[in-house]
Amino acid sequence: MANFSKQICVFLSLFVAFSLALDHNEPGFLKRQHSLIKPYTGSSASIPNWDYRDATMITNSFVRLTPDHQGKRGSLWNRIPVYLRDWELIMSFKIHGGGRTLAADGFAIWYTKQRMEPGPVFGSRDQFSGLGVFLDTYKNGPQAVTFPFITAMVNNGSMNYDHAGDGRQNSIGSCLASFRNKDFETSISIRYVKSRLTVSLNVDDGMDWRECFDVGGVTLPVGYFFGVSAATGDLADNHDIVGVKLYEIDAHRPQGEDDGWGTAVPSVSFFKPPLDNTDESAAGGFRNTAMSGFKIFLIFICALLGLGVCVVVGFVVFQKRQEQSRKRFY
Ligand code: MAN
Ligand code: CA
Repeated sequence: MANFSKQICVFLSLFVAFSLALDHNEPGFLKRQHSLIKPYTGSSASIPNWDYRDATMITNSFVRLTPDHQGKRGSLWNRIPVYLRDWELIMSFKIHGGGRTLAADGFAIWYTKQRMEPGPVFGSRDQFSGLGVFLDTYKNGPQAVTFPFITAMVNNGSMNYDHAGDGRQNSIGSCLASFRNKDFETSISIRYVKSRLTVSLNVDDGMDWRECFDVGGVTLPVGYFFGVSAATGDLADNHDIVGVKLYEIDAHRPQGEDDGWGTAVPSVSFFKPPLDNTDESAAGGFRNTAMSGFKIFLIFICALLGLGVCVVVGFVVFQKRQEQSRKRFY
């Protein structure tokens, strides 16, 4: 009997450990309608919930925004507006081409009011409303930094992206990263939780995520669209999107909270070098999410299972004891 209960305990601990591990790898609730999950081609070349245009080409295992040819642009846009206050987008991509160091121009990840509008900002329109995160592979400006370079901009629809200065003018955060011509998967995470925007990268084989920048006081309303676009100029690259996963993050907001987020104007409350930006209490390491509803549910199920097992074991032990005492009595 003791053996049996030990086995049950081991099973329960493994179950709990497995659920916790599952939760760690998945930062929140996956939103399939905003995600891009392989395979991409069925009987037709359409992807449910996504539209694409210009040079974009769909294959089974990736979406190519531009080929390694000059003067191309392409984009891919989610069709469904996002009504989540807190989220994390993880995109895996492959940027590669014939140029060993000379390639261009990179790609942009968007969370904007507008969608499917082509233009000069990595293939998409300028004066956008919302967020653009730019993975820039070509140095247009004279600044003394190496490339590729990642920057981000929050726009209320009135500002121009500064292409000649690689977005320096309105950058809310940036970092250097080497992500071209890798033969392993490269990904970026954009996390927006409690008005804090954190961009992290996983571009070194088998290494963990590394933070690119983190800024607080970012206002991005709900109801905007996710998209991704790329462009080539005199120089080119293949810009391939391998997958997109959007997670809803549980930020433990009070129920029924409505603070006018549907009509808010995109803004950043202050501009500061990203590394100094650690003064807000809402800060937190990447993926340090609090316990999600799913985890609580699993723990509840485990507790229930444990209780059931205890009752059964207790009952069996009780019966055996009774039998033995009856035998002794006779
Ligand atoms: C040209 C222009 C630029 C572009 C570079 C690199 O100079 O099209 O806009 O950034 O080529 O492709
Ligand atoms: Ca550039």
